[in-house]
Amino acid sequence: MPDPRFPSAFTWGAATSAYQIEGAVAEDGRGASVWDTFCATPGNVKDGATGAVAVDHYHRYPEDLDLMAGLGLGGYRFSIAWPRIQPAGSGRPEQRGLDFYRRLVDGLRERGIAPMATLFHWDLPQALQDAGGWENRDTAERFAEYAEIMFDALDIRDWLTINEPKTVVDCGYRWGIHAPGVQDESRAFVVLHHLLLAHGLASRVLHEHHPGRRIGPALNLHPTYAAEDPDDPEVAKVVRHRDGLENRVYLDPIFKGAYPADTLEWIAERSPMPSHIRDGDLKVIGEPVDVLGVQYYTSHFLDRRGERVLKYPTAQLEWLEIFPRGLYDLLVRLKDEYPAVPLLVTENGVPAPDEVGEDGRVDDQGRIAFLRDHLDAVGDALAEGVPVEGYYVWSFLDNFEWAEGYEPRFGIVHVDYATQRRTLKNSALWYRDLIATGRLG
Ligand code: PNW
Repeated sequence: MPDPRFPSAFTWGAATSAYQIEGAVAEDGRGASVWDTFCATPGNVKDGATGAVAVDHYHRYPEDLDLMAGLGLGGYRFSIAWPRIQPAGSGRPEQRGLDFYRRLVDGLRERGIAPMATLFHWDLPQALQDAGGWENRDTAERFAEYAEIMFDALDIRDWLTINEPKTVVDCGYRWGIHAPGVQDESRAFVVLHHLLLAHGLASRVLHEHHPGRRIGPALNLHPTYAAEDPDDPEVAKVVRHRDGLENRVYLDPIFKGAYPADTLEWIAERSPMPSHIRDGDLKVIGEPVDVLGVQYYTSHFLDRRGERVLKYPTAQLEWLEIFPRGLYDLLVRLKDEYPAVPLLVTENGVPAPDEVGEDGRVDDQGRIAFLRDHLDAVGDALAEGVPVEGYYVWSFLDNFEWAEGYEPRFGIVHVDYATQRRTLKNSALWYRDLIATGRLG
């Protein structure tokens, strides 16, 4: 019997992003992105790795589509490389770039896989960065123009605007570990506002021109907890503050049309961001959301000083403390505290240093346990009435893991980077069985 918690229409999917898999960075008129630039500076990315070749998906997509079909995937989430469409960040679209994504979407359709497109997964055209990037309000307007091009070019029902604005703000602008490598809080929060504005403007365009389609943001959310005594008022304050910075500062403007007052006050002490909020901006940002992409990897347990305390085992990447219950808590919270919109878990997964064994198999038991436990949490949330419509494993393929290079492998499909040979890991075989039987196993 299939697991009764999951509806029969539930979408079993997998996700990727353009710069992490495509390669072919100088082909078919593609312009440079901030990630090409960031990778070119020694010290930014482990082992000097870049996405120049990645897993060559730009050329190998037919094989990849066949692998997806073989697993029985119901949905595939990919991202569009803005610099393939507008090499200089604005103006007439590059036909060859549009054609690539048209072929991809056609290939998905032919195989009965529902496409979902992310418009921005961090690869900003370098030309726009040269003009100030997300610190420049114009970039949000340019994004809406680019979005309109894509809405017209591709016949896709479900769209995501910005992938993980928090990661751009924190990794890209507060900590400087992602492109564009800025370490400046005063600038970071200006970027936050413009990313949300871009999300709202693009959503508006879709609603005006394509009623019946759906759009929303893809937010990485981190449940925050007290590591020790949750009744200690000091720790409760710290946890609440962190929740503001990691979750509410993104959710509240989008769903409630207002920045959370406590977080905005904290930001105002560090950044001129509030002076960048113009009349009407929050109305744009508060444009109704049709579907929310929820990306969950980890939760944060904090002590009284706000330091992170690791209470559970971590994965290969230290930041990924494994806590499936956090996903359940998060989904239930979204239902209780925010308007009832359909939810999609658009990323969830775990890295491991997987290798192909002598028997030709990749025995990634840890990943199977991780996915099973997190899907169990989704099942429990469904049983509580949370409207989760689907789940997309991060990631379909091993790929370029940003500043970490190629070592952490997130895929359910192994890629031998020397030969580009694909091998289904045991987790992929497990997922295939789950999709076929509806049982978590
Ligand atoms: C996401 N954190 O990034 C991205 O959307 C993917 O492109 C990436 O490959 C994947 O997760 C794995 O890292 C994250 O610090 C970056 O919790 C940082 C965090 C979470 C997700």
